[in-house]
Amino acid sequence: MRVILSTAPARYWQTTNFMLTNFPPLGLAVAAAAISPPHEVRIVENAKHRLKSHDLFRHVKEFRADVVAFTNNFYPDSLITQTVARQLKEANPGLITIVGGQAPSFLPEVYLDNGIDYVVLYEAEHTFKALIDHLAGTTQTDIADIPGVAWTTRDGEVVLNPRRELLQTFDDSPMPRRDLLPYYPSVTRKGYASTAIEMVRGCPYHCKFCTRPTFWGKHREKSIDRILDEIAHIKRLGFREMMVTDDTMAFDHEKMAQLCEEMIRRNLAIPFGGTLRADTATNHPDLIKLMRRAGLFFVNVGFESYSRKALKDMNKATTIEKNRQASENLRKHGVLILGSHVYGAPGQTDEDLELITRDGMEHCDFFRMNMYTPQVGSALFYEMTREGRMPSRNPEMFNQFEYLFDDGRDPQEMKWGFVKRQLQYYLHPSILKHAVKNQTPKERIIRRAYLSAVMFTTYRSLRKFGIEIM
Ligand code: B12
Ligand code: SF4
Repeated sequence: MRVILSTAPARYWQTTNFMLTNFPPLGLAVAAAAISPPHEVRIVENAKHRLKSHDLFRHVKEFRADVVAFTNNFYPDSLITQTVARQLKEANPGLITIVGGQAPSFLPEVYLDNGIDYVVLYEAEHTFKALIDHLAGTTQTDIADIPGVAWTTRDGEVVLNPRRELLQTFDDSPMPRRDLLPYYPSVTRKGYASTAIEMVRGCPYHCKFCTRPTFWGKHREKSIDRILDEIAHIKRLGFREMMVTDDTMAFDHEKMAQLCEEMIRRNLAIPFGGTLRADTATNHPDLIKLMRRAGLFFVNVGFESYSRKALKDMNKATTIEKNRQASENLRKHGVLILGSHVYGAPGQTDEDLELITRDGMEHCDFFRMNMYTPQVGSALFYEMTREGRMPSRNPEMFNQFEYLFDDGRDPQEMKWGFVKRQLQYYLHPSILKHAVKNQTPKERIIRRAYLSAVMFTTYRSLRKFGIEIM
C-alpha cells in the first residue's frame, strides 16, 4: 500500500509554539517504521514553518496514495484534522483516512462520527502494522480482531476493539524513519539538521492538569543499549542535534548518568534538549553537569507557579524553593531554560500571578505561560466536568489561551491579564535585543519565539475579519 503520514495543518492563530523548539513529529517516523517495508510511505509535514495544506493534496495525487494517516496529539487540532481528511476523501474517492495520537485515543467516536475511517488507539507500533496489512489484504485477519483499532461498521455503528497491551520492551522496535522527516535546522550548529528521540514513554507523576498519566498509564523506559544505538543511528544519518521527547527526562537519574557516561565514552555526545522537572535539576546537580558534558544545552522546565498553594493544588509534587534552585543549578552549567508557567488556575490570586512574571523572568532564558486548561483526559477535566464548571466543550477553546473555568472571574479580564504579562516580557529591550542579534542558540530561539508571536497575532487578527488562511 502507498501510505502518506501527515500532521494537522499549521494553525498559527492557535499556538505560538511552532517555532520555539525544534521537534519534528517523531510519532510519524515511528508509525512509518512500523509499516515500511513492505509498504511505501511518505511523510508530508503540514505543520512546519509554512502553511502547506495544499501540498498535502498535491502529494496524495502525485504519490497515488491509498491511505492518508494523521497524527493528532493536541485536542484543538481535532476539527481541522477531520475537515482536511473529509476534503481529501471528497477529492480522492476511495482514499482511506486514519488518525492516531493522543486526542483520537481519548475520543475515537468523535473522529469516526466525522468521517475518519479508522482510529489507531494509543501505541502505533503493532496496531498500525496490523491495520495496514489488513487494508492491503496481505493478512486474513478480520478488522474486529485487531486490538487497538476503532472503526465503523457498514451500518454506521462505531466499534472500539479492545485495547492492545502496551509494549514491554522497545529493543525490538525498528528505528524510527527519521530519514523521511523534513529538515529541521539545528539551533546549536548552523547549517546542520536536528531530529528527535524518545527515551521514555509516559510519566510517573500526576499533575492535575496533565493528560500524560492517563494517556500512557504506565511509565516505560528504553534500555540504555537501545538509546545508544538510536543516537549512533542519528549521527550516522548526519543529524548534529536532537530533542528528547520524554515528558520528564532523567526521572531515573542513575540511568541517565550511565547513559551520559556511555555517550561520552563512545564518542556519541551530541547537543540535546528536552523537558526536565525542577526537582530533578535541584536534587541532582552533578547529573546536570554530566548531562551538559554529554551535550545538554536546553531544557523546558515546568515551573508552573511560584505560589506554594497553587503548586499544591496542581499536584505538581515540587516546591518554589526547588524551582529557584533548579534555575541556579542549570544556569551554573550554562543550560538554557525555557520556563513553562500556568496562568489562571482557580484560586491563583493576583499576587501569585504577579510572582509568575517577576520570578519567571528571573529564572528563565525563555518565558512561556499557558492558560491553565482542563485538557481532555486530565484529572482536572474530569473534576471540572463533574462539578459543571466548564461551560465550553468546543475543542478550539482548549488552545491554552482561553479562560475556561466558571469561577466568578471575568474570562475577558483573565485573558487580557495573560496577554499583558507575556508582553511585559517579550517587549522588554533586554529580550528584544537577542532577537535582533540572532547569532547564538539563545538568540535564535528567542527570534523564533518572536516570529511565532507575530504570526499568531496576525492570523488571529485576520480571523476576526473572517479570513482564515490554511
Ligand atoms: C514535541 C512536542 C511538541 C512539538 C510538536 C512537534 C510535532 N511537529 O509534532 C511542539 C513544540 C511544536 C509542540 C507544541 C505544542 N504542544 Co506539544 N508535545 C510535544 C511532546 C513533548 C513530544 C511529542 C512526541 O514526538 N512524542 C514521541 C512520539 C513517539 O509519541 P506520540 O507522538 O505520542 O506517538 C505515539 C502515539 O501517540 C501514536 N501516534 C501518534 N501519532 C500517530 C499517527 C498515526 C498515524 C498512528 C498510527 C499512531 C500515532 O503512536 C506513537 C508511537 O506509539 C509531547 C509530549 C510527549 N512526550 O509525547 C507534547 C504534547 C503533545 N504537547 C502538548 C501541548 C499542550 C502542546 C502545545 C499546546 C503547547 C502550547 N502551549 O502551545 C503546542 C500545540 C501545538 C500543536 N498544534 O500540536 C501536550 C498535549 C496535551 C493535550 N492533551 O492536548 C503534550 C502531550 C505535552 C504534555 N505533557 O501535556 N509540542
Ligand atoms: S506535567 Fe510533566 S511531570 Fe506533571 S504529569 Fe505531566 S508530564 Fe508528568
